[in-house]
Amino acid sequence: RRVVLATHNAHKVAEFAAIVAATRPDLEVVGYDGPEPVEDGTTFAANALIKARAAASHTGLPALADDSGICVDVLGGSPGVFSAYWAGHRKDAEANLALLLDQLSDIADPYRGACFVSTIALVVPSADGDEEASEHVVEGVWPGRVALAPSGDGGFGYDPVFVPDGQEGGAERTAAELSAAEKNAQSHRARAFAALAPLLEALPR
Ligand code: ITT
Repeated sequence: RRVVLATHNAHKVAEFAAIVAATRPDLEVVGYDGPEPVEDGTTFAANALIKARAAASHTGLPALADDSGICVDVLGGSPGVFSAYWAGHRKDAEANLALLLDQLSDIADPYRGACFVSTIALVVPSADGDEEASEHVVEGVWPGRVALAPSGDGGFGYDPVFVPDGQEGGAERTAAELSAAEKNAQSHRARAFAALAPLLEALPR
């Protein structure tokens, strides 16, 4: 089965490729280099659907898109859908996480709860193009908290300031201190992908 992955984020492509290789080696994931639609939704699901619909209609293939971000409890779920642009209009990961740390500077350790969310949309065009495409949305959540300072150089985005819950031996590594394999075994993106499994199973061969 071939599916197109509608993202321009090279880190997402790499993580997705590793997750697919580990769990669904039968699936051939191809990149998307068509036009990028305006992501003006206010929810992860809306934005994931916007991206997947654009790729499905451009390629005629089943399309997957991830919309994701970090949601901080004490900020009422922000940055959320604005994670990529939190510090302005450029996708500047350093500035984004510096701003987040600054916003939490008065918040003590036990109150820095947060989670990463990955929402994946799957849009399957109808076989003859006559009927409506079928659309599905799944979500994966990775609970943790925001570190007091950045640490580690793996991963991307907010990984250096995100400490996932439930680490072995009470360790407090950030997601950027995990190996790629460790991150991909437990991340929000891996959890969303696991929820996709039955839907991918149902794709026509
Ligand atoms: P596409 O829309 O092309 O897929 P994007 O980076 O613009 O790429 P989003 O709009 O979904 O994607 O923004 C997601 C942002 O959330 C991303 O830029 C990071 O700042 C953050 N984020 C998402 N997943 C993350 C992860 O696994 N680790 C660290 N930060 C992550």
